Amino acid sequence: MLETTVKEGVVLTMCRQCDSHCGIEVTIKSGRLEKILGDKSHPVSRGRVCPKAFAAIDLVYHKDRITKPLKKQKDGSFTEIPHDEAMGEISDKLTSIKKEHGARAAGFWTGEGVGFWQQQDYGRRFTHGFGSPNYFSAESVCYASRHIACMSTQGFYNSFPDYANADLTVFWGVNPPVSHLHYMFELEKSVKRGGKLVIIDPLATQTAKMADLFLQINPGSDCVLALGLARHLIAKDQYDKSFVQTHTIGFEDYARYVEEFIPSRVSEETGISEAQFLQLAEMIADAGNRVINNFGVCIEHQTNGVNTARAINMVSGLCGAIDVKGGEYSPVSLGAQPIDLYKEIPLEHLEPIGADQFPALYHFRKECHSLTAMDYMLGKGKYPLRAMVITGANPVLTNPNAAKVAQAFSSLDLLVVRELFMTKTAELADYIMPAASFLERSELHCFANAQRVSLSRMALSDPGIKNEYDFWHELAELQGFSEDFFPWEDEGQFNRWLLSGSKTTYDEVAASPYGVTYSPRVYNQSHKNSFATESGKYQFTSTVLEEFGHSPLPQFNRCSHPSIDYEFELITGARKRIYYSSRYRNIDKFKKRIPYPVIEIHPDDAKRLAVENDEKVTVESKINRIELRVKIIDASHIKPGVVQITHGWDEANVNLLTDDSDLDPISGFPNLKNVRVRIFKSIEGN
Ligand SMILES: Nc1nc2c(c(=O)[nH]1)N[C@H]1C(S)=C(S)[C@@H](COP(=O)(O)OP(=O)(O)OC[C@H]3O[C@@H](n4cnc5c(=O)[nH]c(N)nc54)[C@H](O)[C@@H]3O)O[C@H]1N2
Ligand SMILES: Nc1nc2c(c(=O)[nH]1)N[C@H]1C(S)=C(S)[C@@H](COP(=O)(O)OP(=O)(O)OC[C@H]3O[C@@H](n4cnc5c(=O)[nH]c(N)nc54)[C@H](O)[C@@H]3O)O[C@H]1N2
Ligand code: SF4
Ligand SMILES: [Mo]
Repeated sequence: MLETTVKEGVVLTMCRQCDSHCGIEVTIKSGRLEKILGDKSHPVSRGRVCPKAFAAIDLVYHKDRITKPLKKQKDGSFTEIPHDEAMGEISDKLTSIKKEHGARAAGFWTGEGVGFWQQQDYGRRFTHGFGSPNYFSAESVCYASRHIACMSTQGFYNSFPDYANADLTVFWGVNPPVSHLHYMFELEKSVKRGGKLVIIDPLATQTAKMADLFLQINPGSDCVLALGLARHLIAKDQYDKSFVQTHTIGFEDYARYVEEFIPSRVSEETGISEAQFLQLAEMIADAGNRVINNFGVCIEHQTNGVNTARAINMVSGLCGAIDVKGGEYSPVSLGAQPIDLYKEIPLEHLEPIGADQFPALYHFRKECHSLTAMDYMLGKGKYPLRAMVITGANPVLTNPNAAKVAQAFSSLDLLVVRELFMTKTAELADYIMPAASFLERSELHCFANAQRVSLSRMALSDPGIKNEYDFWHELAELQGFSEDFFPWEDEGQFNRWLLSGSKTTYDEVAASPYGVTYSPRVYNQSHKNSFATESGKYQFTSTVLEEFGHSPLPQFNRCSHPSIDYEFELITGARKRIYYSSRYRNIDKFKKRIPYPVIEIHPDDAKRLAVENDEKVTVESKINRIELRVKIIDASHIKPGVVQITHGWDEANVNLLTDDSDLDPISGFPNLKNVRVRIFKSIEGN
């Protein structure tokens, strides 16, 4: 149980359980966190929150919360161990592994659980301070692929374009009321002004129901739709010639390539009628450069993900909707201190894992490839990987080919997991270190896309539970490099340093619960100067991807192939409001709402398989099988032949089915959205 509250009364802070950063009021009474409410005065969220905000109380006081360091015993059980002893033993073991195999035999991994930027980059900083090039994160399955796509095309990444001023927003597989509440706050402004909304999704989601046009696309075929739109806009002379002539390269090759994507082919591949395709093309042409083409993580979870993301971005490129008002504007950077040490200690000569096979991933994100790390742990890499320190991640539930992931982590000489709870990954650890939740930290958050930075305020703390900074700082101290790389006494001092030299100061930011807007929105920066790409222009053909041996064009390659043996197309990981990847399954009130994992299926498919709601089926991919219950959903919600399973369940881990060898050749991202499976009715008693 947490021991200390920071102060009595109301603390205005931010919910940090996803990147929406909704404002919350946390009430502390008689030394206990009593209530969490949406903060109506917050300038962005204005009191709106999702159910996870209230669940933060259940989370921090949960009976199963890990509050003391645990060490695995020979019989596999865990016993409590004093903090200093645990840290000393972990450090000694890291030192002996370094002596025996070199520093690169240790890897460090930060997941989504800790949040973004600062919390993740402590891990990056420590990794290079220690002398290893091997930093891993959730980015090998999230974000890095779209980052590669946008950087190689337009030279900046912005997940949060200028919704408020757009006349048309096209969401390619994004479901913001569920997954990105803060998109809704801005999107509403555009809708109020008469802005239109298009949803492209194989599932008729809550967002699809709000849309002016909903296109129920076949999973994995978005690239064809984007290339078809490009062909149409060019053929009809409905593109922004001035932008294309002045600011781009590669247009001729691209225009030649897209010629083959005629409406009938688009319709055949995507399952969208020619009439609906033409309706979308007209809406885009009408919006001019006030159009947003935003895509979700589903586009990354395809074996043609980078090219699909590029093809989608290029629809905006053709419209001249790049770095303009109402389009994909380029945010002004805060100019904070860089936390990582890639300049000071590059370490590329030590062969970062995956940088040889997926050079674009390392080039653009300095990200090692976590799926390749599994092979290194299992002794099949170029050199041994013998230790891993993980914080805020549960890769056994969230990475493909989960059976192999579990085997890889079990084979290590040292596995340390920083966690709030015992998870499938923590179970494999030698040491489990208790982690501070977001309410027990005080950290900076940059909303780069709104040019705002704020400080979340600590509401409670426990002397035995270390925050992320203190953990990495202490380990650096034990390793003898804290003076060089972690000289700040605590997170507060670190925060002060982080903002030094930026467009604002720590004191200014700390003075307001809502932070500081450090710059107004500035449009057309790259038009006046240059795009931050290799050529200084917007690139319809990518020189950098060509240098890495890929086609310079955003080519279409089919992500999955119809198969008689594996007749269903499985989408995994469509988000649910109350769960976040592998989290919150231990919150009783949520468990009452969605008590167990299900496979969502069309009524005709259920009939053919002779299964009723709640009956068990076995789902089998080429690599493994799981058993779970059926949920028959509305015929209009899903197409026959397509099924959906949300990831993150211990009881039926869908990542046992996903394959770590079915990868996008550019980013190394796994196919998590077009998985071929077969389904049988389970036999009673089996
Ligand atoms: N099949 C399939 N798999 C997927 C996806 C999919 O769509 N389909 N999506 C992928 C995507 S996009 C992502 S980002 C990954 C995410 O995968 P992970 O990075 O593994 O993240 P989470 O499952 O969100 O959380 C991991 C752990 O963080 C812990 N945690 C929570 N708060 C804190 C904290 O404050 N500090 C610390 N130290 N730990 C904390 C939680 O208890 C939880 O066990 O999953 C991926 N996996
Ligand atoms: N409540 C909640 N919020 C979350 C998360 C969570 O787990 N829970 N996870 C967070 C994380 S880690 C991430 S990365 C984001 C993800 O955020 P989103 O990208 O918005 O999330 P998803 O629900 O995975 O995908 C949105 C839609 O993509 C559709 N889709 C699947 N395959 C395809 C396809 O081939 N083409 C098209 N066009 N659509 C397709 C799905 O049917 C789904 O409705 O959400 C974040 N926010
Ligand atoms: S959407 Fe929910 S989980 Fe995300 S920050 Fe807001 S309240 Fe927290
Ligand atoms: Mo993600």
